[in-house]
Amino acid sequence: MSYVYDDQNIFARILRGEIPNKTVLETGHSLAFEDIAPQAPHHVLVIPKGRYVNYDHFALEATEAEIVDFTRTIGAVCKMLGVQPSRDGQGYRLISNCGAHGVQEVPHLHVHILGGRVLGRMLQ
Ligand code: DGP
Repeated sequence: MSYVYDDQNIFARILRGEIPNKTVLETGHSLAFEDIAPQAPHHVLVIPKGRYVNYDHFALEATEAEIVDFTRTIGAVCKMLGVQPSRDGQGYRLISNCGAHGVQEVPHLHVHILGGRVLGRMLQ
């Protein structure tokens, strides 16, 4: 499977600074910013800076440095938000919609971090 990356997707434009965003954390390989249409009290998107269409693409082609940075950035944002499950009553959900069946809208890999309230059950 080879992926074709669309340079005009909205997150590519955010990374180029063409569209403003509310940055939560920026690292060498990743950017975390608030979702424009939050579905929970905390709703942050974490994206790699590299040109990866979705999780499938990233898992197959990202460098180890990118994967470690992305994973650690998600963890760091959860800590910043204060939603770690080690804190009584807290916790969060990570979602990465992938492709048509995943109903992915923006074709640049992103992980949603959702927290701040009890979220409904997704998988039954
Ligand atoms: P998905 O369906 O997983 O591809 O979700 C895309 C998310 O991106 C959705 O929750 C709304 C968010 N989003 C779309 N456009 C923008 C934007 O211009 N700025 C920000 N911050 N978020 C956006």
